[in-house]
Amino acid sequence: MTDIKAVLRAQHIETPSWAYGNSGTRFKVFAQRGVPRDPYEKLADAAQVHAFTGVAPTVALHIPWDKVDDYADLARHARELGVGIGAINSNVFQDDDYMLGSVTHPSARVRRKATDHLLECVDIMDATGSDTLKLWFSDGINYPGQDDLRARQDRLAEALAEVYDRLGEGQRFLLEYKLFEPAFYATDVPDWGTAYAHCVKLGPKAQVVVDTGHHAPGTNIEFIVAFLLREGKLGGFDFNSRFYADDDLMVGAADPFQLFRIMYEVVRGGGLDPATGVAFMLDQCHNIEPKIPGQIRSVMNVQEATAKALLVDREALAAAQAEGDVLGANGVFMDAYNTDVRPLLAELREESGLASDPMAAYAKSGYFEKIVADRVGGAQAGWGA
Ligand code: LRH
Ligand code: MN
Ligand code: MN
Repeated sequence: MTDIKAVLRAQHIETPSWAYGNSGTRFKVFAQRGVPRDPYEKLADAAQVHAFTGVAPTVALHIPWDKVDDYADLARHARELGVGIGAINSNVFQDDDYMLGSVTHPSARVRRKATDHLLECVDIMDATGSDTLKLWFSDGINYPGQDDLRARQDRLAEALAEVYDRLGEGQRFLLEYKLFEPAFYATDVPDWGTAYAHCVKLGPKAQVVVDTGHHAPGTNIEFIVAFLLREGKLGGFDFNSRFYADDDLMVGAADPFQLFRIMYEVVRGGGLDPATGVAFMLDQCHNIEPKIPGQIRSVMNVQEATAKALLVDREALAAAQAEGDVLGANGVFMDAYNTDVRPLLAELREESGLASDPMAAYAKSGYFEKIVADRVGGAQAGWGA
């Protein structure tokens, strides 16, 4: 019998620095009160999420949104706050040079510039102690015939190989795929199969990251998770919710049942064992809701889905499956999903010396009032910058 509480205590959920800054859509970025003015303050906010949940000890950075002069100093600051630096996210999508692509651009000069940025991100990993580089490419084309689809794959492979070779001991990169946007006709890394094929060719330090918002409607994401985990190629998640496209809403808000199904495949495939290296990261923006509580809620949503997945009676499920008992097997699965795990998680928090209700405890803490008073002119998260 699995010690569910021990597994839940060991699960780490990484929050993104960009969730703490102002964000919006291409129509409007909304300014909220008290938002961080620099990466140091973003880390301070992330540390609050960890302080109240106990399971969010790392923070992902996005470069150059989180550009600072001294990354080792930023990492030191994080440690003092009780958190660490998680994945370094590269950004080769917000420069005029990248209009036709970054590492797949037809011009060798632009490709060099993009690849150099990725290599700089590995330098930042060295300086901060981060072990994970996250690569997402907005590269693609809008019109049939605009560029050569095969040549773009060759250019991508070349850049990935250069970055792969630069990775040090204990470092890896995660390749992220996305169906469409900003390219509309053909994206160079549109799906898990493309990402997987590149990663397999490169070797064990290259893995795929599943951003839950990056699929066509109706895609069976848990199948992708099961497949990648089985192949040792699931590097982690960018969790968020979608109703329509890449909405970046709070994970578990749109479809908690899907999140449960995903987490069940993680449990089934051994992905909660820290040794497998599956990173549970949030990639969200809080455009209209307050940011720190938005992150706390999201962390709790992942925990709840994980707890339910752990509650699936695997023996009973296997027996029903072996007998071809369709309704019985489905019943075992649904029983776990329909269990209210909130009391279990409240108990777990109390046992760890935390408040049982992190949302209420944060609201009562006075932190929000303090940052509203202290911070004037908060920075944008990065979108639309
Ligand atoms: C792209 C994406 C990718 C970026 C992040 C800000 O849509 O999911 O992970 O780095 O958004
Ligand atoms: Mn993402
Ligand atoms: Mn996205």
